[in-house]
Amino acid sequence: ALASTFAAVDLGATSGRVIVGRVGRENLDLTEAHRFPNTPVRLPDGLRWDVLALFQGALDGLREAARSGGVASVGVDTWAVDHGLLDADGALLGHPFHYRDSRTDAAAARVHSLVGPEELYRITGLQHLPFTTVFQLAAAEGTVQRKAARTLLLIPDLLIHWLTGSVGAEETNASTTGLFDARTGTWSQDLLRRLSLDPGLLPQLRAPGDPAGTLLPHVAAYTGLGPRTPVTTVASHDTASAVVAVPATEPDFAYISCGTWSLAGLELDAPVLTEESRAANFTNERGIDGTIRYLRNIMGMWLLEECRRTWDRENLPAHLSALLADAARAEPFASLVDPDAPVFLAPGDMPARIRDYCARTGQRVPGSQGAIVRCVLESLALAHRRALRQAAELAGRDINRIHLVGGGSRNDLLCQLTADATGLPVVAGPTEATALGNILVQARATGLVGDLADMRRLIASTQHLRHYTPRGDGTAWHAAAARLDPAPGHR
Ligand code: LFR
Repeated sequence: ALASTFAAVDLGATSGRVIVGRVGRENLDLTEAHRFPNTPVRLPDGLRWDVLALFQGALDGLREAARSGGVASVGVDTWAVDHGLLDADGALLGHPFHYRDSRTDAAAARVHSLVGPEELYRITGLQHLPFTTVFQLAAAEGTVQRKAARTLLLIPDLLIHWLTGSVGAEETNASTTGLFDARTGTWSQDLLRRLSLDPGLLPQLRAPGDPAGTLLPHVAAYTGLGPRTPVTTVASHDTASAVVAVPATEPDFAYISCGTWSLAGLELDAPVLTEESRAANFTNERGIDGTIRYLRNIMGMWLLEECRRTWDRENLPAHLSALLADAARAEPFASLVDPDAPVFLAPGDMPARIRDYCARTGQRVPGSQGAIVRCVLESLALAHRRALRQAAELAGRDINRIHLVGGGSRNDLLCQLTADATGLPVVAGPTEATALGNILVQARATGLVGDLADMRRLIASTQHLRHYTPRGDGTAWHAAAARLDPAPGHR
């Protein structure tokens, strides 16, 4: 075929979408078939994902997608780390926990008492995040559900299980669990043993491009997709799919996958597992084709989105474009926060937490909404600067340009501030990087596109990109960076 149609199920922290992609040798068009909210639910024992609503949203979206004609295959990606546990009959044990649930706070210490943080890093290469799967499992230890659990499925693998009946663990997402060996690219049997985890809990690994079964008859009937429609394994960690779709055509690029999180870093051939890297909290997640996503999680648009949710609840204006216009006029560098401060992780009143942070650190407390948004965006730009400088240093690499992809690439002010703060040109777009990466990996599995470089060339030649040149000589940013992190040389 000269062109084919693929469906991407792409679930994000606040909404899910089904996107239809039409791929040809020289063209690549996306249409959104369906969008539905992802609303976590707080139960007495913690914050949960409504995974049944998400699955139903995916089914409804696939039904819409089926109307656009023959869908050659389906791929699924979501955020990482979170998972469902199945019992011996294959039934889901409770609703999966949300990674922003605070019950894991004490669990890390228990894991560290069995395998120290230094050694854990040498094996898994993961930055310390309190919610990593291994800590979630430790937090659930002793519960009836944990005892009954026979199979752990990460969220995309759980949805695929319900679509096809097949069981597997996609490797880019498996690499975020803290149970995966960064060097060998397999589950770490050594860790499993030392943490007394049953190796049978973890399904066989699948790589992006591998077949993941065909739709179950009732799924095919409901959606109207053909009964033999295959589900193709994609880079099911949304960040891995987004990095596939970075439109880089030359080496020495950095990327920032900017959505709820900002994931800022480099694509490497091999993990960096040094003690310096651990101290700087860099992660070595697995990308497509054995690449390493060497990056750091930065709190990202979450800060802004959570401010907007708070203002909306308080009946204050919360329209993004108006807030960004106010922020553009607000005084530069009036107040700065470290976006990665743990106090910002949980849902709740974000403007209050930002004001508290500024008060506690002896800065001007931002009064207006515009001042708060300015503070958030400058702080994110500074965090981007810090992460990329450190990544380059720790990996011994140069950076000539930054590709900023994902929903955040629509934010003109953030793109410009990132260019200014880093002193590097920023290429913004595509906004739909994750869905594009999902679709291209499916297209590659059918032989329609070639290797990673080919996929990226196709993105670069078909998607709308914007270019930002750094303004000024960087002096003000250097001073701002020093204000936030007094340790010299670190930003
Ligand atoms: C981004 C993301 C990050 C991961 C976080 C939690 O959507 O997948 O890469 O660290 O969500 O799973």
